[in-house]
Amino acid sequence: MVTRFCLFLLAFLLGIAPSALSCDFDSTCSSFASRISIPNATVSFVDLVPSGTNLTFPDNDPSCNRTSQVVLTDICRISMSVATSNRSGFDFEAWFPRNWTGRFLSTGNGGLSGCIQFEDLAYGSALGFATVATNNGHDGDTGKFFLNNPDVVADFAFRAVHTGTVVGKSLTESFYGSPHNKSYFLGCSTGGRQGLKSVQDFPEDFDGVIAGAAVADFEHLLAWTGHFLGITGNASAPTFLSPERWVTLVHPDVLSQCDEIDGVKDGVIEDPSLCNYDPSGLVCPEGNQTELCITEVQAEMIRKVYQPLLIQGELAFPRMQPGTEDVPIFYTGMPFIYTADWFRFAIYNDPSLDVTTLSEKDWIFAQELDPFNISTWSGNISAFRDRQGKLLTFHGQADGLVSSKNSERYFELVKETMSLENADLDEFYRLFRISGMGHCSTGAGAWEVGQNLAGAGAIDNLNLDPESNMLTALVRWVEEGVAPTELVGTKFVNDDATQGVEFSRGHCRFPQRNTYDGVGDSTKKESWSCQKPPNPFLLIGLSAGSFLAFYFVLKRREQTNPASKLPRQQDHPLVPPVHKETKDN
Ligand SMILES: *[C@@H]1O[C@H](CO)[C@@H](O)[C@H](O)[C@H]1NC(C)=O
Ligand SMILES: *[C@@H]1O[C@H](CO)[C@@H](O)[C@H](O)[C@H]1NC(C)=O
Ligand SMILES: *[C@@H]1O[C@H](CO)[C@@H](O)[C@H](O)[C@H]1NC(C)=O
Ligand SMILES: *[C@@H]1O[C@H](CO)[C@@H](O)[C@H](O)[C@H]1NC(C)=O
Ligand SMILES: *[C@@H]1O[C@H](CO)[C@@H](O)[C@H](O)[C@H]1NC(C)=O
Ligand SMILES: *[C@@H]1O[C@H](CO)[C@@H](O)[C@H](O)[C@H]1NC(C)=O
Ligand SMILES: *[C@@H]1O[C@H](CO)[C@@H](O)[C@H](O)[C@H]1NC(C)=O
Ligand SMILES: *[C@@H]1O[C@H](CO)[C@@H](O)[C@H](O)[C@H]1NC(C)=O
Ligand SMILES: *[C@@H]1O[C@H](CO)[C@@H](O)[C@H](O)[C@H]1NC(C)=O
Ligand SMILES: *[C@@H]1O[C@H](CO)[C@@H](O)[C@H](O)[C@H]1NC(C)=O
Ligand SMILES: [Ca+2]
Repeated sequence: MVTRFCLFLLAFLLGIAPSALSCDFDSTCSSFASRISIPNATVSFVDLVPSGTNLTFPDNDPSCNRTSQVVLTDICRISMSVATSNRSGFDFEAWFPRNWTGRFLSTGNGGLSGCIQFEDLAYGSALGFATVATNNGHDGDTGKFFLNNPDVVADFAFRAVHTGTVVGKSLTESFYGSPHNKSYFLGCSTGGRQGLKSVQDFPEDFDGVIAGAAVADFEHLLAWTGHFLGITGNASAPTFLSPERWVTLVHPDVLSQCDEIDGVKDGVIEDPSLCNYDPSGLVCPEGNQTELCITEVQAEMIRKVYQPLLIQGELAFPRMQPGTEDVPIFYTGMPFIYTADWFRFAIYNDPSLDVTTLSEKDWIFAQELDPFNISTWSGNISAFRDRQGKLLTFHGQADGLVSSKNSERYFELVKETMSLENADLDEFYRLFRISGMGHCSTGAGAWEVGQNLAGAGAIDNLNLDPESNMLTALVRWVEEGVAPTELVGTKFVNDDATQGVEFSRGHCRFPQRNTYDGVGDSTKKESWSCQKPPNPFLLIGLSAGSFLAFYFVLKRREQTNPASKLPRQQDHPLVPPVHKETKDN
């Protein structure tokens, strides 16, 4: 409305055709505050912010750790709060770029926050999206506001993102004078869960969704993050191993056993699912207990850490993947803060709950309660598919906060629930396994894949190539039908784009596996390719075949040379040849 009004006014004044003009962004922004009419919303301010401005947020909750953000393009910044009930509501920001592409982007949160991710607003607006964010219904990375207030839990579980999206789309239309063309979501961790929640329960909200390292199956995840304390024991338990020793002893031992499964010794385990780590080699010799080795009791503790969580004998959450011990989060001997907050404030409404003794009965209680379906574990996403929605998920294979296996598990759940084959899922849902990426970013691998601002190269020269930027890849998929087959990740020297590229590597979509060609320069992506996983039936067939062949060869030898005995050590007669296939696509 504003835009059209402005356009016609200008056209009238200048006596030229309206089509030759674009509306004056600056005046639209400066007059916009008084024109906002969103139900339940209170506008705080609307500011025109030039590119390059370093915004500061002195009142932002310290736990958010976001005190400033450089704006990367001219924006109109809108800040408001929106009530969701008489005892809940969320803070909301919209960053509307001068150079609008007609696209809308909603961004997510992290942990138990409570924090507007200003870096996501900067990223989205720099790429021409009308970009919005909320604080998810409370301030700070804490669960304390859930106490006796289910409305705050509802905002956190689904309502802040959904309502913020509805509000944001309405603002976009009134600001630019025409509705958005395509809508997108970008989030990781809690943001990943929010993305899946939209796909599952609000399929109309987005045309394209990026959901990274999703904290999906939320209740079981928080049980899993909480159950490690019972395995490690506290700092005075004989089982306990300090986080420092996880880093200096266990992690190198894991790498020594598993780094080279992929054929390249580089500190990156391409597929940790192939790693069956055994800590036995770390156990001290009898009578020589030093800090450089561990006890058998500690070794047994380590083995349990890498087992999945069962509740009442059923798989509740997949195992921690080996290779994640360089950032030990759950082995401190203290309750994990998100589990503690969730059980105190959302599950039991008891701030003085003893969270050092949480156990299976508590996991069961939370699983039954599952407030507002926060578990986010519905496998039927047909409504999203049927509207041509595209879901791009990713998970760092060195994620020590959320097992990367969980994203594979969700893929399998959708496949099973909707009775689809991998090729059918490919049409609307792809999972990329990012080797050497920790939780959402950083790590020893080529983790920069455009998943956020920090993962998009130099700030003054963002890498927007859809081959290596998942956000522009998603746009291309939604708008041009060109699906990403592989994401090329970059590792910069010291993770600093100004220091140049250390190596690059493709990341394959599940269930394909990135495979080294065995001869090329392993720091070049060309030396790797995405291979289909070996067909299990073919494997069984080959195994049976080679076993039979072997058996008959022996039989023959026995017949021709009765003295020959079964060899003690065989050269893996049952391991089939490597099953090589070319990339499909
Ligand atoms: C932005 O301002 C904050 C607070 O004054 C400062 O700490 C930060 O370094 C600034 N960022 C840049 C890129 O100048
Ligand atoms: C806050 O963020 C900065 C970078 O944005 C990071 O270096 C620092 O470790 C963070 N601090 C905390 C307490 O998380
Ligand atoms: C807007 O886009 C034009 C053309 O692509 C570019 O020259 C200009 O620098 C952009 N402006 C901002 C503020 O990003
Ligand atoms: C406004 O808030 C009330 C609760 O305070 C809610 O019932 C109503 O649905 C909200 N309106 C809109 C348009 O969201
Ligand atoms: C808030 O709304 C609920 C109904 O949703 C009502 O029972 C309650 O009395 C209201 N509280 C206040 C303080 O208005
Ligand atoms: C939306 O898409 C239509 C058709 O592709 C295009 O003509 C229009 O310019 C787009 N709108 C914006 C705001 O980019
Ligand atoms: C460690 O756990 C033991 C047994 O669970 C308990 O008795 C002891 O008080 C705990 N120590 C600390 C420092 O929490
Ligand atoms: C005890 O073990 C350490 C390494 O763990 C080794 O360096 C040392 O020689 C051993 N001492 C004896 C007496 O075996
Ligand atoms: C949770 O989802 C189930 C179906 O998946 C639905 O029957 C139920 O009403 C939902 N509960 C809430 C509180 O949204
Ligand atoms: C999935 O949900 C759709 C509605 O969105 C429903 O029509 C369909 O029956 C469901 N399919 C399964 C397998 O539950
Ligand atoms: Ca390796």
